[in-house]
Amino acid sequence: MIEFYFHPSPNPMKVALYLEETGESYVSVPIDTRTGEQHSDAFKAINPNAKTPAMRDGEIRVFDSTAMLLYLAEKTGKFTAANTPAARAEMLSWLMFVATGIGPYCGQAVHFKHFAPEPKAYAVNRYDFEAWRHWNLINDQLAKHPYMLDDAYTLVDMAVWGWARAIPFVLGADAWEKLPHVKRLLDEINARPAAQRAEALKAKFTFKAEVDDDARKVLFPQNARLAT
Ligand SMILES: N[C@@H](CCC(=O)N[C@@H](CS)C(=O)NCC(=O)O)C(=O)O
Repeated sequence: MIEFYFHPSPNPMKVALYLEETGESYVSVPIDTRTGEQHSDAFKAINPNAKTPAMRDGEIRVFDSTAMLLYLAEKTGKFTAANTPAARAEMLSWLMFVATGIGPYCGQAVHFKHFAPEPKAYAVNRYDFEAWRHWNLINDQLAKHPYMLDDAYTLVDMAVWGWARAIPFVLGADAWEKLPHVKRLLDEINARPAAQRAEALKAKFTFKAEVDDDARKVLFPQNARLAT
């Protein structure tokens, strides 16, 4: 049985949705990143990067949400591209675009808008600009196709969904006016029973809600260097 280590934040939620869509048997194990559980030796034996999500599948460990999606897609054969070079190239391209563009730029936009101390105008401008630029490319793709890979709902849509849920927090409350095609996909996926089961995982556990000084210490360990 798969052990799925998660926090109800964007990268883990992509994988939660995939597990729910495919009906794989799994147990969810909460990792409360605001209390520092990601830094325990036990968790770092599964993910040395000390971030969620990660999983164990018997003797196999997998970490990083995109690696987990690809691992599960190879295992189940579900919600993946057709096995042709062209279809796989398109899938890998968009999947890596989400992994290396949407995720990091949105993460940094959130950090600088909501958590960093002043002065931060330069960093906010850079990451907000890049987050918008990436989401506009997803919006353009979804303007031309019902799903990221044309007419099939796949793991790429699930990767997009993980971060699309957070768009108002990342880009601002009025962002949906400019990203109608992303909103259309988000609403469609949110209506799926698998997405509702994935969202319900959060309520099974108690996660720390506040980002107080203790949470900042474990989430932003780099700040310790500024104090010395
Ligand atoms: N590239 C990694 C990024 C993982 C990541 O940043 N996870 C966040 C949640 S979305 C986390 O665990 N943050 C806690 C921390 O940075 O300490 C992936 O896609 O899995």
